[in-house]
Amino acid sequence: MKKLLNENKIEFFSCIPLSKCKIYKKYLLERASLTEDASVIIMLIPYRSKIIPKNISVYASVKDYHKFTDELRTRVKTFFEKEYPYAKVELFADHSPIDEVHAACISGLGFIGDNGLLINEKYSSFVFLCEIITDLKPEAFGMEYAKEAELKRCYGCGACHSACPSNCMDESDPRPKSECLSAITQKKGELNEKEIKMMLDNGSIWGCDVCQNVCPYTKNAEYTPIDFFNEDVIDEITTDKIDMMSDDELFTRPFSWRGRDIIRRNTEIYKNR
Ligand code: B12
Ligand code: SF4
Ligand code: SF4
Repeated sequence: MKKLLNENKIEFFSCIPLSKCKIYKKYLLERASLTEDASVIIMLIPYRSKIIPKNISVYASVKDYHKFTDELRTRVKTFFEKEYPYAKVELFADHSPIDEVHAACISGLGFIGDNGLLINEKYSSFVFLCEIITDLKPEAFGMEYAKEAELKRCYGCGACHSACPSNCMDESDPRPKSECLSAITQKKGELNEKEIKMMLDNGSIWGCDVCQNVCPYTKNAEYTPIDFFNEDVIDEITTDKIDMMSDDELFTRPFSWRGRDIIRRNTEIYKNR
């Protein structure tokens, strides 16, 4: 197992019992015929390339990580079919039965920042999270359960609190995550004046990296070694670029999940600023 993960340039991973995780989409476990005594191998996928995007977040500038995890799922399943044909296994990413940030933290892969993100010592918070869940115990695939780590927090410098454009981390009156700029850029329907201003002032028309960019842990963080995230990086999205993309091309980008109209709505706002 370790060899398979290393071959895919995944250097930070750890195994914990599913029973220690915060499960909030049980139906996903049921669908994969997995029960709560399963094991979780949680993995960090660094994704920040050296190309600094001009008007989108880093996660939106690289190819869609769901495509990366789809490929990884196929490799993991092939590996299990060969090595452990009777085992149940599934790989989840984002659309997951568990709170991934919490799971990565208690696995000892990093700590939780005030910005709510998992911060890793080498890559800061610019890591996606995904996990293999299997009914095998770790000894079967040459691993062991991580010693349960305490829920570690960042040192709370407050930089993300002051910089957040939507006051999501306001101590006295935190705004709901539906008001996070990242959520606003991805929501359907028309955006109001305040939302449009927030988008333009912060220079991101898809996603938001403000609380990650100001974080001191990001200053010396390393870039991704994974080829998938270094190929075909988009540094700026415009209406022209969106219009020139075929449906197949658009489908490879993280901003495609809402459909062409929503990203086009945002590029039009940027064009008419
Ligand atoms: C819904 C969602 C969003 C929503 C709402 C975010 C939210 N925090 O509620 C929106 C669209 C706003 C969003 C934005 C982003 N997201 Co998001 N999101 C998710 C998703 C699918 C579910 C989160 C959730 O609802 N958790 C459950 C509820 C109950 O969580 P919660 O109580 O708010 O707890 C959160 C934190 O408090 C923290 N947490 C958990 N336990 C504890 C304990 C303590 C003591 C503390 C302090 C915190 C803490 O982890 C939780 C996750 O955010 C997760 C994937 C997943 N399956 O976990 C990705 C995920 C959290 N998102 C991710 C990313 C990359 C982002 C963005 C950076 C994308 C961008 N550039 O725009 C922003 C960052 C915004 C931010 N600062 O949180 C990554 C984070 C990777 C990392 N290093 O941590 C995840 C894990 C996806 C993935 N598979 O990689 N996201
Ligand atoms: S992603 Fe942007 S809006 Fe959302 S919490 Fe971070 S800084 Fe605030
Ligand atoms: S900016 Fe400061 S308070 Fe915010 S997550 Fe980073 S270390 Fe923690």
